Amino acid sequence: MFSADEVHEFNSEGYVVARGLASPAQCAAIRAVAERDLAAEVAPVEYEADTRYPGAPQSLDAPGGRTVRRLLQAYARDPVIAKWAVQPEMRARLEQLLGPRVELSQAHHNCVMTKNPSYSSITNWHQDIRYWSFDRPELVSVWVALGHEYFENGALMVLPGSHMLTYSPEQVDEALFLRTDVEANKPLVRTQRRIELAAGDVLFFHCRLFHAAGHNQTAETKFSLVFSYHAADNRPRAGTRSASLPDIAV
Ligand SMILES: O=C(O)CCC(=O)C(=O)O
Repeated sequence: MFSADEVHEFNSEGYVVARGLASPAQCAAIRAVAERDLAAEVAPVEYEADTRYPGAPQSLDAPGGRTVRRLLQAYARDPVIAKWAVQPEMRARLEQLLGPRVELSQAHHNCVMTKNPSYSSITNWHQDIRYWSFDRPELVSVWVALGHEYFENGALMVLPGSHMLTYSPEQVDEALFLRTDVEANKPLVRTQRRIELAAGDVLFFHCRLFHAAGHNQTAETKFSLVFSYHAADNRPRAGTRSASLPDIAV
C-alpha cells in the first residue's frame, strides 16, 4: 500500500515511485519474456518508424526503421505479464489512487517499451491522455523498470504538478506536444525532473502529467513494462480507440 504521504505526493506532483515493488524474480521473468519476444519480433509490435517521433527513421525501409520500439498487447503476451498486471498488490495501490473497482485498459500502453541503443527517437513533452477518450481524464499509467533507467539510456522526465495545468492551444503543436519554443512554456520545462529507476521500481503517474524521454545513448536496450488503469465507472467513450478492446478487471 502507499502511505498517506505517497498518496498526497501523487495527488500534488502527479506521480509517485514505489521502489522495489517488482521483486528481482518477477523482473527477471517478465524481462525474459520481453527478450524472447523482441528477439523473435513476436507481433504485434510498433517499430521506430511507426512512432514518427523526432529522430525516428522516416520509413520502415530506412536504416533502423524496423527497430522494435514497443512489444504491443503485453497483457495477452504471456501469463507472467498478465499476472503481474492484476496482482492484489497492484489493485490495492491503484484503489488508493483511483477508487474502488479498477480496470486495466488493453487499448492504451499495454506494452513493453524496448528502447534500442542504435536507433531510438526522442519523445517530446506530452500528456498520455491526449489521444485517449474516457468519461473523465483520470487514469494512472504504471511504468515498471525491468532494468536500470537513467538519463543516458532514455529514462522518463516529468514536469511535476503539470497534471493540474490548464494551457492554451498555442502552447502545444498539432500533435499536442508541448512547444518548447513558446515563451510561456520555458519556465515550466525548467521544472523538469529526471526519474531514475532501479530494476523493480515502479512509477505511477497521472495521465495528464507532462512527461518526455531522450535517446538511449548506451549499448544496451532499455526494457520497461507499461499499463494504464482507470476506475470501472470511468468508461471509455463508445466508438473510440479507448473502447476498442475489452477492459480487464483488476
Ligand atoms: O520512453 C519513452 O520514450 C517515453 C514513452 C512515453 O512517454 C509514452 O509512450 O507515453
